[in-house]
Amino acid sequence: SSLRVVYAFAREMHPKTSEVFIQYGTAGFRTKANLLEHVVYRMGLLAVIRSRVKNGRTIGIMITASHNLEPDNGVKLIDPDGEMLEQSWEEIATRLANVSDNDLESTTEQVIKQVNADMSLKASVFIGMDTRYTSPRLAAAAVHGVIALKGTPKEFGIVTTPMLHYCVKCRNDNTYGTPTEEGYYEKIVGAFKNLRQKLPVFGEYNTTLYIDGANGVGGKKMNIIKKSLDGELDLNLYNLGGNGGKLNLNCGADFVKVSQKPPVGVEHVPFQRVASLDGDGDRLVYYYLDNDNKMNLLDGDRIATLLASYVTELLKACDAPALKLGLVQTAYANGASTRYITEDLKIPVTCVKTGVKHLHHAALSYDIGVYFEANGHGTVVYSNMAKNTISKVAEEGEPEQRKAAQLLLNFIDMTNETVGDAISDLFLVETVLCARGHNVQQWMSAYTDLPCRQLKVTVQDRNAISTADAERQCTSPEGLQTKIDDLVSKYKSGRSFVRPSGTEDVVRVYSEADTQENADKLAAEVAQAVF
Ligand code: NG1
Ligand code: ZN
Repeated sequence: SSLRVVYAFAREMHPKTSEVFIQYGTAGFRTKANLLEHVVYRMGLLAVIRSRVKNGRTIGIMITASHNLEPDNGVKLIDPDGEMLEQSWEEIATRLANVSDNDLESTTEQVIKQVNADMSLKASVFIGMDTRYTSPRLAAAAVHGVIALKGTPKEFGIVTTPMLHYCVKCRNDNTYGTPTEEGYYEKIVGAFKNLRQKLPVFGEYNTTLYIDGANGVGGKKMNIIKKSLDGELDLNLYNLGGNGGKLNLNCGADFVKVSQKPPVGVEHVPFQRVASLDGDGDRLVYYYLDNDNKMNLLDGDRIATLLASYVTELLKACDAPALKLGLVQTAYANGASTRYITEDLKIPVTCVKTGVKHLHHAALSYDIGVYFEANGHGTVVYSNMAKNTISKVAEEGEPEQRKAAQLLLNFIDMTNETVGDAISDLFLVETVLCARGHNVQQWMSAYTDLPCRQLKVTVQDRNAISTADAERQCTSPEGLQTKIDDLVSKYKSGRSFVRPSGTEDVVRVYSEADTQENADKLAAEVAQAVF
């Protein structure tokens, strides 16, 4: 067949050089960058097939390993509505990534048959990448894959992961916005400026914001945004990738959250709020140092509660009682946050398995769903019913209701509903703090986190561990859960669970207890039990 030429080309240009099995996990394929070229080429092929199955709608390919260190890279596919690749295709992606060069042709044809793709249709694929030095080469491999099956690639160069999700969504649904980086700024930053006109700065809120850019793409984009701001925010940017700063090394949202330490490369002033982004700009946490230089972290749970409580307030002011708002978390959510949401905010909570696709999916079952992983990945999704109801109030309600509904409409516009987005989330947070006239300590005062600890353990086979009940219970190996229960029972406010990572070859251990010392001890004991 004519495809034969294609596969000969692939063998030469992007040969499979490794026998290591690779799996499409919670964040697509992720491993050492030098093992990925053939995988990305093949994802170019798969994206074309997927686009045709979706009647020629655009599919995205993002080259990134997010918060991982520089030597790693990764690739993930984005579905037409800007969502993560449909789960049933993960197995197909894995199969295609692992076949030998010799079997690539027959496997591709098998896949085309299996998914019933009409290969005569047009196909469109958007390709973006993060700032890693290995990314351009991988993006080129993706382009080759797309062209090989006669699809049309469009390269976006260096963009945040959420920007590419946004562009894919807009390309397939032009009511959402313009599918370009500029279109993204217009929508999100535009909505923020609009809100600032309606909500003048007051009280303890201060427009100075420090940003840790993780030496990645997010900081670079904030630098572009900074130039278009007009006093709405005064940004001090750090870790923008210059001065020998290494991507995600001792900085960025994941470092801050997991190590519970402030990043290097940021000038610290007591009580100054700092927003820390991750390497591809989809995660956000805040923190500040106090007078004793102690770090106070405001993580994804904290952002979720802030956004959910504010939207709830606006909904009340709109007098739209039919709209149900709910929150989605994972087992990593701090127990104190869950308690605060349920008992104080009286907002329903769902707990799901780790991985944004699970959170996103669960959030869609509410009229307005707020979802966040504790690590700072999350967003808000609004149903069409919610949007229509709010729009109607904005036009026809009583003056006070109209005002609240108009604020809410701007808030919706500022949200990147396709996926967690550090930049969009940052503007959401700044809006709520400004609306309430709150400084970072007032934000922090809502509830007190339980001390917690995250550890990773390297084991022979991480898949020997299986879990149930949103990963809070361990079903194998036999006896492990009983051991964990025993250890936990010795600690006041103790909680702990283990699960195999979907992005690294490790088992993650999480623990909480009444003191940091106890949380650390419990984590160490559970890690010992796993090992
Ligand atoms: P794994 O490696 O499966 O724990 C990590 C994060 C996830 C998610 C993915 C994708 C934790 C504990 N886990 O997954 O929440 O963000 O990376 O980046 O933070
Ligand atoms: Zn990320």
